[in-house]
Amino acid sequence: MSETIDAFLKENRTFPPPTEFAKQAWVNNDDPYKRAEDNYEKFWEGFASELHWFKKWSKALEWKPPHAKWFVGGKLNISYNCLDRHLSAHKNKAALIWEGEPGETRTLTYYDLYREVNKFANVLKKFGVKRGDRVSIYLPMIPELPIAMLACTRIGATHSVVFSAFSAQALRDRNQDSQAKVLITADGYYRSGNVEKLKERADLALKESPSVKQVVIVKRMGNAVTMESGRDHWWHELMQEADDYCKPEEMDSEDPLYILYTSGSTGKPKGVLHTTGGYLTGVYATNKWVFDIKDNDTYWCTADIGWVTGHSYIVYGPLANGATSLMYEGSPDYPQKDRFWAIIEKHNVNIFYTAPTAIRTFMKWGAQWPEKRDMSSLRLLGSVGEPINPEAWIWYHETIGKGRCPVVDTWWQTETGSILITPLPGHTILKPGSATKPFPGIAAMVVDEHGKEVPPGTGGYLVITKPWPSMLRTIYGDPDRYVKQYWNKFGGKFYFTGDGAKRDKDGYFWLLGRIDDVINVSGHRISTMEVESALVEHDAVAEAAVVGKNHEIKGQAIVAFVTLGDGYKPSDQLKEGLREKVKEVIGPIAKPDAIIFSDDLPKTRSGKIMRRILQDLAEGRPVGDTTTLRDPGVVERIKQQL
Ligand code: 7RM
Repeated sequence: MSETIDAFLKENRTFPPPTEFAKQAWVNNDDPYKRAEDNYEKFWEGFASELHWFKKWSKALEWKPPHAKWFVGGKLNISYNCLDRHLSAHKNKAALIWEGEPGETRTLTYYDLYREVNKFANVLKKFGVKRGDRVSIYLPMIPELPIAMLACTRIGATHSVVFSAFSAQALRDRNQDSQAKVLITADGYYRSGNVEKLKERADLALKESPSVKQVVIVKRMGNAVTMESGRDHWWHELMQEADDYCKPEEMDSEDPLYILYTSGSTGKPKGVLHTTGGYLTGVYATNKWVFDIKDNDTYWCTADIGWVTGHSYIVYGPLANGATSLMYEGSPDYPQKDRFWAIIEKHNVNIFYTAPTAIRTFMKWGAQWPEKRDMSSLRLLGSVGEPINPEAWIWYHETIGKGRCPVVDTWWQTETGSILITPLPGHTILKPGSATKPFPGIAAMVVDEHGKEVPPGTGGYLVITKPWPSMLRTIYGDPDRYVKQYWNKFGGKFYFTGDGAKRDKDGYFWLLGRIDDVINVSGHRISTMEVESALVEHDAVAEAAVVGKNHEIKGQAIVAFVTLGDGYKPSDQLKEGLREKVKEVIGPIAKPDAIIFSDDLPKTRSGKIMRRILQDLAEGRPVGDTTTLRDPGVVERIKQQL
């Protein structure tokens, strides 16, 4: 028998695009799907042609599985496409609107950003950074972060952005793996009103980062820092002396653009490598069509740039489109729980892109916070990072979008570079909880263990069956791992996403979470996401995480960690109520054996629940690596509840 996943949840509501929205949208019929179906290489060439190339490519795709080259022979520069290209039409248009946590605003027009990037590119050059050299960027959410990234692209250096919330050890490992020549960091940054001393962490990492010869420090906070003479330099001093024009390097389409490390499930982080022409084409196309971005829009993606979502959809996608991208430095609850809604009101935000974990937190905080603010400027909402449970989807649609804004649930990965499964908001009939269909030109399938497509309604492995422009090219310094991790499972034929999914009879994709998170109860393979979604349907539940625990008879038993909404108290009666809820929604097989109440769950900085840690806790094992947690203290607090 081949292994599939049993899929239980049913969700029947549908939402067609509002007529007014559809009328003005980039896409409002299925022509693009047909064109892409006809010839996907030609389809992608259409988007590539909207960009600026110093030299046109000679061939759209060279595919020697599992290695792809896109726009072969083409020459371009990313910073040229994101900046110079817009100066004729948009010189004085806001490229970045930045809001600091204390409330100050900095607006950089396309010309401002162009000038800063040119200057910083010259700073890097002065330090001997050349085409192909790696540069580590360890910066908080301040404008210098996109400036530094774009400056790297201007001279053809490969950047490696390290989340500012990561530890010294994480930075050290990444510096060592990439052999970065230069590190760009800051004295500190704000987080929930507190000062985070970033340079102190950087100094610790630098003790064991021998490849790093020069360090540039942005003065954000003015807190005291130690400066090592000859090595450490202030950003503002270097910029004062830098020339304000730097000729953009003509990069090959397949030259490296950046490395972004993602923590694999175990051990050493993987350096996902993206290249130039294909990546830019992918983020440009998806930012344009999925977010229906228009000249007058103010677009806000709340991700941190240290995550791929920030790379693709705060920096490269919006700037390649000549759009206005908003960037916020701080916490969503500073000084109050309505900060995001206050920002939307203040800046007249039209397009808002955030994560399910944030949406569930907002639900827990209550509708009174968004209701205080005028958010009538919003026209489109987006979600990314995890499956969005229908409850949260409906809340987002009603409470934030007032039923007026389509919700695009976008599925993709660091490795895919850009959005692959998603609605197009002027065309797709939405189903809450489903990321709907592959973007035109993307071919996805749900298969069993043997790579055979499963029938509708059956869960299996999500695979991508054709190459796409923004796909990762390799794991930096470990080409074998690239092949093993993503291609070997199905004999080199398909890209293996590591996610479970099912397709319904209309061909819609429903993501079921990571395959590693599937629980086997008495031979039923149950997706943790579905049990979590059932639990969250209960009025008392704000958030839930489900793991499997070894069980003598059933193989695995279900353990649920549950965070209650404001105003609800833990009790045995409530536990029984929750078990009943799961039985009602999924069936008796999925009833949790144990329910543990907890004020929070272990999450990464990008909001993904780390079920591995909960599983260690449930099994009574020592807890593994917690360095990438947003709040490592949560582990101790959950232990108290056991
Ligand atoms: C963009 C990003 C990738 C993993 C991916 C999934 C999960 C992301 C969705 C989703 C269901 C979504 N990159 N994921 N988006 N699951 N629906 N819309 O998150 O590399 O950090 O993570 O995130 O499991 O494989 S990532």
